[in-house]
Amino acid sequence: MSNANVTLELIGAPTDVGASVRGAGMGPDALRVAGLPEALARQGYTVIDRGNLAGPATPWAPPANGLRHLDEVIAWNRSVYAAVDTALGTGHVPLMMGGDHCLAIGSISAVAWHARKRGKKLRVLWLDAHSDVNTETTSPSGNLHGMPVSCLLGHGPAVLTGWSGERAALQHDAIRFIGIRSVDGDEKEAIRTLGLNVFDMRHIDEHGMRTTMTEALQDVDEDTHLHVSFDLDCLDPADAPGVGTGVRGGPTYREMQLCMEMVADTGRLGSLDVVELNPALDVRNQTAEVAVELIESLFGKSTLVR
Ligand code: 6HN
Ligand code: MN
Ligand code: MN
Ligand code: MN
Repeated sequence: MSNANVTLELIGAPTDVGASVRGAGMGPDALRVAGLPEALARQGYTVIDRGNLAGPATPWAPPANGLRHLDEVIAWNRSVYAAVDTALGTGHVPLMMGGDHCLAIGSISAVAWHARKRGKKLRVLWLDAHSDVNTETTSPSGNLHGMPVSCLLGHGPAVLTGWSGERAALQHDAIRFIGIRSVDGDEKEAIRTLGLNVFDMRHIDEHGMRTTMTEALQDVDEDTHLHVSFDLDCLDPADAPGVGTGVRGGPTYREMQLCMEMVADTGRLGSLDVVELNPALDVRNQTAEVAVELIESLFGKSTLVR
């Protein structure tokens, strides 16, 4: 299928409601300023920018019962779910521009519903410095951007689980984590007991990105819907300083390019989240520009192939 027959639908979700560092709400516009819609159109895709979703302001309240801003997180995720659901229902590829990573709850729940309806296997690549598998009882912060994986596996707060029509949007073996290097004590326990597939930085150090991605993409076939949830703090902060919870020692720009290129080579990418971009902490929009270059590769841009 030529790129022109593929419609990419950009959905802005301008909020930092799941974080405790302010600024991720400016992410969608920073990606536009860095030229994301035009870059994808240059690759021949049909691009629709749906603009930004509306939602409640972030109250900047302390956590209640282990959860910060729960009502607002629910509201934002409902809007994201509806927009991603509409895009997929039209046969478009949704590209959700966060916003913080709590929005993956709505986004991936909608993706899971559609994958199931179409009889597709779902594979999620979680590109992140963090494993985001806390719950209200284990989280050191109460921030919901540290809990989306638990919600999607059916273990988070009840009001944020089951949105895909099944208690768990994802089975434990549907998700692969890449670039992980900051895992809280109880998250380590959860990773072990849930049996999650984590390719942490040590794995990438020892085996390289190429082997890591070959492993992470194993069994992806023509019946697979591949979703990438790209937290920009996955990258080394030297390349991507514009994030709220940066952690030293991530994949370099080149390593991340290879990761994206290998995803593109599968031809199975069906939906994407780009989250945690924080323009308030960025340097001349550099992180947004890096994100655009990586997203170009994810959608098949190559140095040698037209
Ligand atoms: N993110 N593990 C920490 C927490 O507060 O739960 C950090 C989470 C960061 C979440 O970057 O999407
Ligand atoms: Mn994350
Ligand atoms: Mn992260
Ligand atoms: Mn297993």
